Amino acid sequence: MWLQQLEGREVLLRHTCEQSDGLPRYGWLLHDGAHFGVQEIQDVGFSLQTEVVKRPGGQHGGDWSWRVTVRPERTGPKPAFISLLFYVATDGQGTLQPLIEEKSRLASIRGQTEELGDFTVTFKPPTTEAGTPLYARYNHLQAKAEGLHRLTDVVKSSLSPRFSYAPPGLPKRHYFGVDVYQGQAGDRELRSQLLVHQVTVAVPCRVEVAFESGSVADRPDRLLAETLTRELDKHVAAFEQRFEETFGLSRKGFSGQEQHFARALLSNMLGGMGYFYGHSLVQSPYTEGPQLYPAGSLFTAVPSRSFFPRGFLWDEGFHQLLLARWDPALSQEVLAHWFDLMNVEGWIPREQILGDEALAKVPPEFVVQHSQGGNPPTFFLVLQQLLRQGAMEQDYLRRIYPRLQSWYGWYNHTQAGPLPYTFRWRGRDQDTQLFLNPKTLTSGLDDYPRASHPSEDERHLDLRCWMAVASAVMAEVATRVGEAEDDYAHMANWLADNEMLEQHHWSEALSTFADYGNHTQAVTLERERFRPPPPGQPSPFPRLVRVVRKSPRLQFVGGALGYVSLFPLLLQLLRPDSQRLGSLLADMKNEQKLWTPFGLRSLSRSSPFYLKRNTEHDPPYWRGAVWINMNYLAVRALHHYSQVEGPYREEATRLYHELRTNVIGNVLQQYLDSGYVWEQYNDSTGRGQGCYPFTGWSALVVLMMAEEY
Ligand code: 6A9
Repeated sequence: MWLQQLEGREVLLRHTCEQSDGLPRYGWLLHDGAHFGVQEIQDVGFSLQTEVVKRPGGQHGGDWSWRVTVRPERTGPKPAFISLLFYVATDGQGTLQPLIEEKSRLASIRGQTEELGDFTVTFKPPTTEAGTPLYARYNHLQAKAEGLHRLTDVVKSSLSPRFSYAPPGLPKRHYFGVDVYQGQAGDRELRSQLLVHQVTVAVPCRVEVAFESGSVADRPDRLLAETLTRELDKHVAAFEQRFEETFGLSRKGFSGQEQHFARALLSNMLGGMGYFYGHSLVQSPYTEGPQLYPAGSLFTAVPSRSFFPRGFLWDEGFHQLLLARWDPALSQEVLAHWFDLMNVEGWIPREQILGDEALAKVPPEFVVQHSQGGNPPTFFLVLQQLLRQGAMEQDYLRRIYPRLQSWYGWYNHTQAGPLPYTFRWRGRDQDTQLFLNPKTLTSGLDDYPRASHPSEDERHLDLRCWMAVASAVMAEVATRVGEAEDDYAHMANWLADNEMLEQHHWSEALSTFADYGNHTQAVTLERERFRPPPPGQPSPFPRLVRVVRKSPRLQFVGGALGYVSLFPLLLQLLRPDSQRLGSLLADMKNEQKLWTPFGLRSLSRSSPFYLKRNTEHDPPYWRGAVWINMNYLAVRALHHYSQVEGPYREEATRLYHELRTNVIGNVLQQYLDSGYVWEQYNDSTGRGQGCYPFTGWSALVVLMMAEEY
C-alpha cells in the first residue's frame, strides 16, 4: 500500500487495483510468470517501479525479494514525501512475530505457515537509487482482521495525523501514520493476523524487502542491493531473448515501441495470474436453494486485474492460447486446475468466485452460478494448440482424458438442440418482457441478439461450431491415449459437414448463417403507460418495457448479422471452396455491416439492434463494439483461408493483412493515448471502452503481431 502525504488533503491510500483510483497508467512491463517481474505504476506526481525476483531453493519455493523505487513525475503536484506500507498477513493459519527496533521500526518478521514453513521477512531502510541512506520516519501496526479482504479498511481506520516528519534543515510537518486499530470484533472470526511496516520518506527513494525461506540451507549472499540488481538484469536479458525466440517481433520488423507494448501485454497476463481458494455457490435443479460447493483451488489468469480479478471459463481458453506459446507447462497446470473444478455431472462453473477476496469484488446478484449453464468450451482450442506444439506428455493426456470425456459429455447431453447435431444454450433470460432481447450470458456474448422468444426450438449456431471443434479435438486426444475415438470422430465429421450445417443454419432469405428459433424483429423498448398506484403506495416510475408488434414465429433469426453469423468461418468449418465463405467475406468487408478501421464490429451497423440498449440500465455490450477475442479468431481464420487453395484465397489474404493491421494498430494507439489496454473498442472512434486495464483476451494482439495461429 502507499499513501500520499499531502497536507490538508483527504487520505489517499492505494492498495488493490481499483478503476476508481483513476491512475494514469499501471501494469507489468516485464514478467516471466515464474522468476521475476517489473511493474510500473504512475500515480499523480510520482511513479512507483516495483520489481520482484525469486530465487528457488529449499522445500518451500525459495527466497524472493521486492524492490520499490519511487520517482517524481514531470506532471502533477509532486508530494514532498510519501509513505510506503509493507504488510504480512496470515490467512487462517500460521504465526507472525514482529521484531521492533528503535521503538517504532518494524525491522523484520519471523513467521511460519503450513505452506511456507519457517521464514523471515526483512525490511531494509530506504536509500537513494545509488544506495545512500535517507531520512525516514517509521510506524508499525499489529492487528487482527476478519480476512484478507478487510486489510485496506483496517489500515485506513488506524491512520492518525499525529506524527511528525522533520528532516534536518526542513520545517516539521505532520503526516498520517498507522497507529492503534480499534477494531470492533463482534462475533466475527478474525482469521488474519496482520503486521504493517510503514516508512515515510522523501521522493525519490528506494526500499527493498527480502523474504527468506527457513529451508534454504546455504545462501551464498542475500538477495538485496547489488545482488538483487544483478539477478534482475540477468532475468531481463533472458526474458528479452526468450520473447524474441517465441514471438519474433524484432525479426518481423516491429519497432522498439511496438515490442515494448507486446512485452507489456504478455507480462500483464502473467503478472495478473492468481491462486484462488474457496467455494463456489451453485444453484442446481436438484436443490431448493444455492449450495456451497466443496473448497477448491484454482491457478488461473484473469481478464482484468481491476474489474474482473477472478477466473472466467471461456476467457481462460483465450488467455491460454497466448500463454501456451510462452510456457506450455504453465498452461497445462492452469488447465488441470480448471478441470479439477468439474462437478459430478461434468460441469465447470463459468465464473470462479473463490475466497473472500474474490467475493469482495462481485455484486451479490452475480455470485450464484447455475449448473445448467455453460460457456464456450475454448479449452479445446488450447488443447488443439498444445497437441500441435507436441507439448503434452502422454501421462498428462491420460490423466485429463476422463475429465475431458465428462466435460464434453456435459455439453453434448445438456445443451443438445431440438434436432440431432444441433445445440442450444440453456439459461437465457426468463423475464422476457423487460428486455429488448433476452440475454444469453452463457454464450459469452451476453446481449448479442438471439431469437426474440426463448424456446426449446432454438438452435444456436455458435455452440454448434464450438461442438464441432470440441469433437475433433476429443477424437484426436482419444487416439493419442489409445481410447475409442469413433463416437467423437463421427460427431466431428457430421458437425463439419457443410451441407448439414447449411440445412440447419443457412438462411436463403437473410443470405447468411443464423440461429433458428421463435422470433420476430418487430420489438421495441417503450416507456410503460402510467398506471395509478394502489391507494397509499408511492407512484412508481414508469419502466421501459418491451413491446412486440408482430407475433413471433419459428424462423431463422433475422436482424442479427454479426459475430455469431461468422462462426462457421471463425472456427474454420467452411470448406475453402464453399460459396458461403465468399458471402461471409463480403459481409465482413462491408462497412455498412461489420468492417471498421479498428477491427470487426460485433453486430452489423444495419441490424435493428445495433448499439441498442437492452433495458434502461443495460447499455449495448456485444451490439457493435469491437472485441479482440473474436477479432483474433477472425484474423486466425483468414490466415487459414489464405493458406489453402480455393476461389476465395486471394480475398482472404487481402482481408487478413488489413484486419491484422487495423486491430494491432488501434489497440497500440489506444494504449499510447490512454495508458491502457481495454475490454472493447468503440466501432466509430476506435476508443477503448468498458473496463481497463483489460489484458485478458485483448492481449491476443501479441499473437496477431507474431502471426501465431
Ligand atoms: C459483473 C461487475 C466490480 C463479460 O471477461 C469476463 C466476461 C466475459 O466472459 C463475457 O464474455 N465479461 C463478457 O460478456 C465480464 C463479466 C463480468 C460479470 C460480473 C461484475 C464487477 O463490478
